Amino acid sequence: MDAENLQAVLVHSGTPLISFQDDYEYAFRPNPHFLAWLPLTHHHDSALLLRTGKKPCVFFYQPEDFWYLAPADPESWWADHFDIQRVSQADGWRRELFSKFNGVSFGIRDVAAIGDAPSLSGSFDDDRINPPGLVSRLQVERSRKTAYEVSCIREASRLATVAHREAERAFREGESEFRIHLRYLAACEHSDAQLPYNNIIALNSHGSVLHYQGRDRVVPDLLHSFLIDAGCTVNAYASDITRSYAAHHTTRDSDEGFAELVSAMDTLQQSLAGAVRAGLDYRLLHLQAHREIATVLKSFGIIKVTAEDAVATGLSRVFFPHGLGHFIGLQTHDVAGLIDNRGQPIARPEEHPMLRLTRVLEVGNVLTIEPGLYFIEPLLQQWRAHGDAAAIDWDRVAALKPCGGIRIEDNLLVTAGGSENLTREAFAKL
Ligand SMILES: [Mn+2]
Repeated sequence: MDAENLQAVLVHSGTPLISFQDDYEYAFRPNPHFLAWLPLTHHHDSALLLRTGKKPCVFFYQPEDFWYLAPADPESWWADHFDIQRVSQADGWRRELFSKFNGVSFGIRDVAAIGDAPSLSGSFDDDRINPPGLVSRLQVERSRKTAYEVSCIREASRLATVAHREAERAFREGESEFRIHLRYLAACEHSDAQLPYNNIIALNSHGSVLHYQGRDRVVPDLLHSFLIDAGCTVNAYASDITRSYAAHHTTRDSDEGFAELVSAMDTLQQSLAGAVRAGLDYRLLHLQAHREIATVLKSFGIIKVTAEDAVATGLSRVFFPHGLGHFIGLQTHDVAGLIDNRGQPIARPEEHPMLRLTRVLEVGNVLTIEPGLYFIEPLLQQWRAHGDAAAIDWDRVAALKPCGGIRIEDNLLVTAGGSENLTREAFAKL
């Protein structure tokens, strides 16, 4: 606040969004800058006031309402660290803030606001709402997780592995995508709205659609593969885990070695995860992933050129078109992945516009490692039309296409000694 010439910062939790000309409320997600201080995961229209040298104050919105369940009283484990001021009106914070507050009255230029609530505009000068300098400082701070945050993410990982195991069982029992999704939710006792992001539950070629949301009710006649990208939340902290499975077949040669391809990608993923440590430029790990995936493509006879050529010509991006990973925390794709400690942008490698993390890693960062290998029809067609079509073995591709694709994703904490794989640890303890 000193550096930004501020006496106080108000962090607003957010206001529910209503669908057009209707009274339906979309699922509410609080402002993550608010959640970074308070575990109030569904509290709208509350606000946090921060002043240097003072106990943080929460304007805790508790309406008298018989339509909705009012928020429960603050719980001691967190509330003891705050000065709680209950307000019964949605904009109650405004009166409290700008009338004399605890003997100090604020000038409008002395206070910045963080959030997207409509009530902020009109109460603050425009340049005092989400000022970029303050926001990037807060984002950089959020990239270094505290012990409390790590324990929330660790528990979110544990819970997700329990649900992943149940989803794999449902797949082996021949359930539909929709039923697998329901069994995942039941196993972790999450509602859809509590998930950190919409589950990706993909059978067969649906695995080649990176953010597939179809959830078919019908089971395909022949099962080839299963890709599941799903997480959990604990106090709004996310886990983000992907696993890929080959269906069990009676003949070894069905699906042209897809099971072996999954296992090669698993080995590759663990070797990349093993390289995570403080001081590593994540962009270099992303480029290393391309070289290793190209090597797998070559050794499985999917491409006919060398791994080096496949990376140089962009052919490896036909099969692996997304980034190697991202920060994770209160947001699945967490903040500060593309800026340095002074808030300046760090460029992505040329030709890799999808990468969400370009930083040099620090102790306390939590991030994902998620290499993939897919048979994506539009990208393959584009290459066939505009690239070197002879570089791909199209018969191999046609044989593997019904399996969709592979992604394997773990969540890692950067430690003083290297890194800790929160996901593998949780699976090992099941
Ligand atoms: Mn991810």
